[in-house]
Amino acid sequence: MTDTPSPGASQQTEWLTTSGGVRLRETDKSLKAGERGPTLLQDHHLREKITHFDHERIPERVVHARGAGAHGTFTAYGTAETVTSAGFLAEGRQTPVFVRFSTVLGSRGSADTVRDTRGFATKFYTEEGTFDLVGNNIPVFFIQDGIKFPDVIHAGKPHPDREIPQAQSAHDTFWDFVSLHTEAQHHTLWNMSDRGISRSYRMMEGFGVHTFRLVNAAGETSLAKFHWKPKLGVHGLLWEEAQMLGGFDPDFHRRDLADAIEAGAYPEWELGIQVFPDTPEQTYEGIDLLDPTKLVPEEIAPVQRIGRLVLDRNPANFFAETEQVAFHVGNLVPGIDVTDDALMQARLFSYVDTQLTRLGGPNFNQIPVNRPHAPVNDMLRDGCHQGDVHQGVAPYHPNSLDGGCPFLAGDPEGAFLDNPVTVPETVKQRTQPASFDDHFSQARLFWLSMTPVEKQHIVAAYSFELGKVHEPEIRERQLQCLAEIAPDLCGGVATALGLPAPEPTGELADPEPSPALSMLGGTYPPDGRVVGIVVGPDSPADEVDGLCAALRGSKMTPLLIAPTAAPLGGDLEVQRTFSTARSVEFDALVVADGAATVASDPHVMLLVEEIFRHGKALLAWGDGAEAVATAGIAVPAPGVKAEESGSLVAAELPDLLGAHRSWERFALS
Ligand code: HDE
Repeated sequence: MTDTPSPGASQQTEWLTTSGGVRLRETDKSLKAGERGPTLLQDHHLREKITHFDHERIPERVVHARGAGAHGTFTAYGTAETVTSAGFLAEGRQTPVFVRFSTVLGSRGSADTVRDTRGFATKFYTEEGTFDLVGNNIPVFFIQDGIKFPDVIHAGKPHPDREIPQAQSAHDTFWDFVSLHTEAQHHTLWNMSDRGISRSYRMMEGFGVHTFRLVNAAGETSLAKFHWKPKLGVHGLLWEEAQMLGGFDPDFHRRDLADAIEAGAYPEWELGIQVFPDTPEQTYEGIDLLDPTKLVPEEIAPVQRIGRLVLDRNPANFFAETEQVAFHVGNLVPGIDVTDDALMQARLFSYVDTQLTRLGGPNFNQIPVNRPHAPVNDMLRDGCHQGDVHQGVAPYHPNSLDGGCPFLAGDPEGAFLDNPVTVPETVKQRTQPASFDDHFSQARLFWLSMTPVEKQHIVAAYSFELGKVHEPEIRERQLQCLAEIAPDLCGGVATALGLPAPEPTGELADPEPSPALSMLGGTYPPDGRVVGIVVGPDSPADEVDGLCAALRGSKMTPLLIAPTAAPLGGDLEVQRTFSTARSVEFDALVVADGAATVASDPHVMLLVEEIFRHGKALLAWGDGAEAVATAGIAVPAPGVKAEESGSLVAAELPDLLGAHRSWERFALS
């Protein structure tokens, strides 16, 4: 682990100084000719302060502009040693990491909870150099060839005339593109599932998407796909929650990540790999491994766990770290190599190129968050923002003036090897393999692997998105795509749009469903889950305090909600008032004994109703049950309970939160 970064050269003294280090006696009043001005050009402090401010902003990322980051450690199990010589994957090896999560389409200030793919980029500061795994929370991508990337992004970004809508796919150009480029249908279907509206960055899977080539110590190669498996399971918001959060707390995911780390509920993932033989065809069970619109079901290629990631430190400065971190798909270490996936190949160019504009020149690897932890001795020189004072006179190779240094390394010194892959004799051509023409079979696989409630959400998502599309031709073309995926999906959406459901043009594929693609099932720890506790002026402070302590002991975060911010019982801090609380920030709601007097307050009624409608745990004890009854909710119902005491409530909550929601309640509605 790296320590908390020490203040840079600009924070060495307690006195306010100019950037030149001269101490200042005034910073609030500019230098003027007399009390009433005019301001003098001579005021060097005014000019420095304003000039620096004028240049505080840098271009935001062209995609993935909105994000949040954290530091942590990756510990390898050693289980990958048979397939890769990468030193950081050797048993027990600990490697510092920085992870940045993001949305794709929105600007830097856009809301966290929009429907979108999410980035999951990890920088491993390994002893053999930096390795970046720049992945997403969805295992497939919209396009098969990087040359189309500007097109898909232009289509997803706001319309160029009015620059609306912000951070949305629910508009004509997006659906125009994906209905014309049908290879995008599989990824789009994932976006329309609850994977597109994650509950938390901590509750997302991550995927390297492309197939990588691994090389072991004996020089044997295999193909592999990387997966991150979250300890807390994979969970989504409901669409209504996501929309509400866009207004109530646009920073919801950013806050969730930082709060969980601060509370000691450190987010955790296991890194896994699916390994395939490196055959000349580069296929597995008929699936083309170079086609990034295809996944390989875990049921036919299990994900083997190779290490554990724990995020345990928030950045000290958002701009310095999260904004300036620069990932690059070409940051590879010995033992991990790329493949000929045409999407990946374009990325190898793009990531360095984009930093030149974004970070203002070629020396961005000298920015602290980007500095490798392995010793560096390159022959790159000068350029904007050069921070190193290079020694010597011969930055070229070979040389005889600097003692021949730097020297070239071989295998014993751990040099990177461009794996000598055979390139078959061929012709230059702008084409792709015939297998890339199958755009629907895996979308169908995904649909068939969903549970009924997940299917219901997908139909609703398409209905919303296409409902925002104005051109009838685009709606109809997209409905045709849905018909090629699944007639029941197409039928549901067509009904909502008031359009006839088209027939599929060809025979539908018959894939074996992959239960691993569903988000439902399993129970998970309640780490970092937020529990709202409604109290009235008469609620027993001691018992409420005991409940809070018990919840914190199980790594949950209790937040008291009271009519006013006055401490309960005189000294128990209240975090939310009736006017600042809204149900969407809570994973569960408890109504405390003594809350009967506020049971019919409209704020409390709304909290209770929304928590119930969203399938979240709703508990009460003592006369708090009156609030549940006043909202017209019968007790008990799935996930709704009245208990005798606060301690019984504390005992119930981890189990109720384990499945994220009471899914039975949706079946009831
Ligand atoms: Fe990116 N992508 N991308 N991408 N991408 C960027 O790099 C690009 C792709 C991903 O938190 C940019 O530094 C091209 C797939 C993440 O800083 C840019 C293509 C996947 C992040 C870029 C792709 C990703 C980026 C913008 C098609 C999942 C955020 C700023 C050939 C496997 C990294 C930057 C962060 C960022 C280009 C496709 C993931 C412009 C040309 C596929 C997580 O270089």
